[in-house]
Amino acid sequence: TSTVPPSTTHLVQVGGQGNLIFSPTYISAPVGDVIHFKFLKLNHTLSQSSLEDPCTPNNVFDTGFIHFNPQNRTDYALDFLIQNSNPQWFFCRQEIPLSHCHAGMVFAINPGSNMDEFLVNA
Ligand SMILES: [Cu+2]
Repeated sequence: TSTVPPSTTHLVQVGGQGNLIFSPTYISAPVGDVIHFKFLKLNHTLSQSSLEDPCTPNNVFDTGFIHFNPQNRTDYALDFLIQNSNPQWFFCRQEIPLSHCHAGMVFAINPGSNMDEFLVNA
């Protein structure tokens, strides 16, 4: 018989405290693990893109602006299941009053050795 290792839940903070970042900026984890995104102040998205073009949505996964959180509540969250082992690239597509993506608000799952390149491209 084989045993399946227990899945792990990883916490990522989205924004908050005036920070235009995902914290941490990437997670390396196996299929079956879950990433628990906490959407903090003010109004951010989790939008999938690509390594080559971090700030353009690829229309595969996008929360849209459903987590508007002006009061910085701690219960605006999303659980994202890692369903494959490929690198997955994300950004926040808020553009008001400035591009959060260009400010560095990007995130990756299993970036391998390409995280630096992703950040440069953003
Ligand atoms: Cu944002």
